[in-house]
Amino acid sequence: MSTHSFDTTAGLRTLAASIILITASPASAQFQKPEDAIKYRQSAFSLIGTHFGRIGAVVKGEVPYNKDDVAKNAAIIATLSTLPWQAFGAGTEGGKAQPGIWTDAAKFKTGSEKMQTAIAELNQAAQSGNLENIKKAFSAAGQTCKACHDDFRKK
Ligand code: ASC
Repeated sequence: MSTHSFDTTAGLRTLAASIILITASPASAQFQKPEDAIKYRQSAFSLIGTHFGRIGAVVKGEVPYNKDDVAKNAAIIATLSTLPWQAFGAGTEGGKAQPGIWTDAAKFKTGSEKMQTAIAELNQAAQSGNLENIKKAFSAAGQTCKACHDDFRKK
């Protein structure tokens, strides 16, 4: 291989790497457009609300307690609770998101972590199958939802 052809190959590799970096450069790299990030986080929150509501119906006594059903719903929420946060990257303002999510990012991050911790505890209670513990953990988790909505969601 001549020096010249080696340089050309290396140059093309560098060029290709640069193009990949440029196309992937927005902070919300996982989403093509801000609207995609907004749709993603709203979808995740919508599913969280649906499955949280199913446990809520049991907690409120509207639906009889079935350990397996509550455990399944709690496990789903535990997974879902990790998802929305990656979709609040720079440049994805919009939807019901308040500007504080970006201007007070540390507080938003703390709130998101409290919610994930509370949901993990709800999931533990649900897998254990103690309804009184589920009720307490459900209430605590709901408060972490509300805290962030009060501060960071448009009314
Ligand atoms: C829900 C739901 C919320 C929280 C919150 C708890 O079921 O949709 O946003 O609980 O209302 O206070």
